[in-house]
Amino acid sequence: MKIRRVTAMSRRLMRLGLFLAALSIVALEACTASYLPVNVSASGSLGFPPYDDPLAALGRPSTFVRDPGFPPWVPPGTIAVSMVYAAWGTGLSGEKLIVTLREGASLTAEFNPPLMDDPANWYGKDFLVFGNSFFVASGFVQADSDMERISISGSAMVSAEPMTVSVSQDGVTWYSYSSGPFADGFAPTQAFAWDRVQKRWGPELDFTRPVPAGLTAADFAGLKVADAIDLHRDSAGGTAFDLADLPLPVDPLTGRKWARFVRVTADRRDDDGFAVEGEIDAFARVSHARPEVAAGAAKLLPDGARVDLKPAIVSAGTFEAGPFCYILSPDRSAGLRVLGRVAPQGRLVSLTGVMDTVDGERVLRATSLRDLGETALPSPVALRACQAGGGPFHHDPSTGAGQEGVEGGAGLNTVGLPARLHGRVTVVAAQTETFTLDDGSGRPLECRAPRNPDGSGSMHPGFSLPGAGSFVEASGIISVRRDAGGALKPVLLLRNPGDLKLLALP
Ligand SMILES: [Ca+2]
Ligand SMILES: [Ca+2]
Repeated sequence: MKIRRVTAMSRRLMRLGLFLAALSIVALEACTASYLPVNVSASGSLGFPPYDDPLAALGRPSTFVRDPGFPPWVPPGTIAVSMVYAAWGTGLSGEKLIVTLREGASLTAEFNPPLMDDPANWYGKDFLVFGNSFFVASGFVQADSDMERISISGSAMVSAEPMTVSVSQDGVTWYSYSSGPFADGFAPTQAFAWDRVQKRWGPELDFTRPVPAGLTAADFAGLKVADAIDLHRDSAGGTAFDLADLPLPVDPLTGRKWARFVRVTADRRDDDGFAVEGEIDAFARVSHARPEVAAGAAKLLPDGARVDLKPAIVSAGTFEAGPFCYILSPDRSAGLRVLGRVAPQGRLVSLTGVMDTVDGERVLRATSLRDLGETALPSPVALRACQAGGGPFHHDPSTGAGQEGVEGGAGLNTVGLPARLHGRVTVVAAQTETFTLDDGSGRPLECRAPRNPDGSGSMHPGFSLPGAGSFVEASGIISVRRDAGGALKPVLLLRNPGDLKLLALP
């Protein structure tokens, strides 16, 4: 760890440390152990405490730093590890997060089963090494910093401390990535997605998925951190390595190159001839790439499952129906609520995220969004009120998979779909900004007024609730709400004043 790094630390001590507000964290799949090394050992000279323990590199990459602050002037704080705030010091329980390799020192991780050159792995990469590199940012990062307001420097300078990575099958014969990539460089660790709606950290990102192939530090120049996280496409960063790049012997059974050991060595010198000393946070096996799935297939997955969605159309745009948006599969087969990101109606978007269930409705907690341009939003399907919600869709209450049906619902599950209904307004409730539509199908449907697109959550200023007895056409998104007794009820969420057409007065 060089002097400039220490200076960066002391600057941090002067920053106001503020406690994190409620965090929305979705745990990675429980079974992460097989992606981590079974053992890490060191040789040579390590850093001063707390950078002196090779076992700090044994677990998953760091997520939070317990920032000691500068009492009594600056209170201690908890700051998430990001591409502009690298791991240092200790974690929430005082645990050591990273280890420093001094000149000539090396750190060796053992994987069991061994790493394989598996073409099914993400971007063909096979393992990742996490250091504590970071992008120089436009401002000091505090616990409550808005990642839409912090920018990466225009030069996209990474505080890299490059160290050579080698692999071995037997711990005796080693093969080196002598011309790179190097450990403790690009890509910096990014522990969490950014929730742009709540303006706080969102789901954890995937530390077994490298950043997309071909992405370089220059691609991050001048970006807002929130936009830079989108480039990661659900990846928690790290430097990615491909076993195919080395002349390793192949496994006779599979015909694939493989390695049991990964070694990082502080054996390089910087431009001024000084020995480079760097940090290691973690090692990880790369997981298999996931095919993109449509919204309906995503709903079949349990809560906590990571998803790459096929391009879908935004059917309820920015704050129109609430602090979220809805997307629709282009074939209109399924719709899904998206949390953490919003986009205007009619945009074609490519999302990654984590499936979850909120108040009985399946949602995608977005980890990245790519806008693919304007597209035509299909007109809402005409439904009868008794079809709003519908029966269960492959629902498994123990895992959250599928979609729960509404109380007394039967047939096709329509939760998340845009719909259009005709009927008479029976009850108007100004307090809840809802009205009830009865189309004679036997199941009157609650309809909620559109929201103010400014995100304040209030009713759209251009909308008036219809009078009781009037005959209307109402369009919107079929959602659900849990009533006081625990029953799941359908509700139509209107998106704008045009979603209500008065057909006949009382
Ligand atoms: Ca490979
Ligand atoms: Ca470092």
